[in-house]
Amino acid sequence: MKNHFHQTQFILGTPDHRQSPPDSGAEVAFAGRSNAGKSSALNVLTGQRSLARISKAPGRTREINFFAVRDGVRLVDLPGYGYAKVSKSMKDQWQRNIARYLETRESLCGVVLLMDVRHPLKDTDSQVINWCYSAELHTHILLTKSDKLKRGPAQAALLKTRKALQGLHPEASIQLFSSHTRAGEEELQQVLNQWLGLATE
Ligand SMILES: Nc1nc2c(ncn2[C@@H]2O[C@H](COP(=O)(O)OP(=O)(O)O)[C@@H](O)[C@H]2O)c(=O)[nH]1
Ligand SMILES: [Mg+2]
Repeated sequence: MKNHFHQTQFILGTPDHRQSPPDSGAEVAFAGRSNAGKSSALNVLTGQRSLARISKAPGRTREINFFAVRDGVRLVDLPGYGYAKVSKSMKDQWQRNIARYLETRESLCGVVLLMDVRHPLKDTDSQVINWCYSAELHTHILLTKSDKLKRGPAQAALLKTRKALQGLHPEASIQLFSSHTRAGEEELQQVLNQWLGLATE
């Protein structure tokens, strides 16, 4: 399958959704708790090791980062949430900013939500899934770091989380993913190609 994401380039980063690039074309946002594996997944997808800097200090990336896949097609790295050392007012600000972005961004066609396969559906994860459902956004869940579990437990986590998802966002899809083994890479590409209208052959 052709990978459409290898030419991806950084456009800009901003803490304020109002500073986003022009709201035209199509974009897909990646969301998740700090440390869920978002930067690693973006690096695997784009084949570029340092595209989304793998942050050693979780919670440091407070910016919405925009990347151009090609003209008019973008990937968006949303700031990670759930980092314990962040103050309540910072959390509230994060929530307002992200909720506003998800609700108002016309070119946003879908959200990929990443959760560690060993700790799925924490509070804010469910909140984000709710927003996606309300905003009628395509939603795809990656259960990341699947290499950390044996096949049986990984499948069990997939089935259990898929079932719980039914009550939150019945149209959402879900898969296992590992940036280390690249398991699930093609499945993710297929979803993104479809959402973004890229050729799927
Ligand atoms: N075992 C394993 N570790 C991973 C995987 N993806 C990310 N990690 C590790 O998890 C930590 C956080 O990853 P990162 O991509 O920076 O997460 P982010 O905060 O969501 O951007 C890093 O130490 C990564 O090496 C994976 O698929 N398998
Ligand atoms: Mg990161």
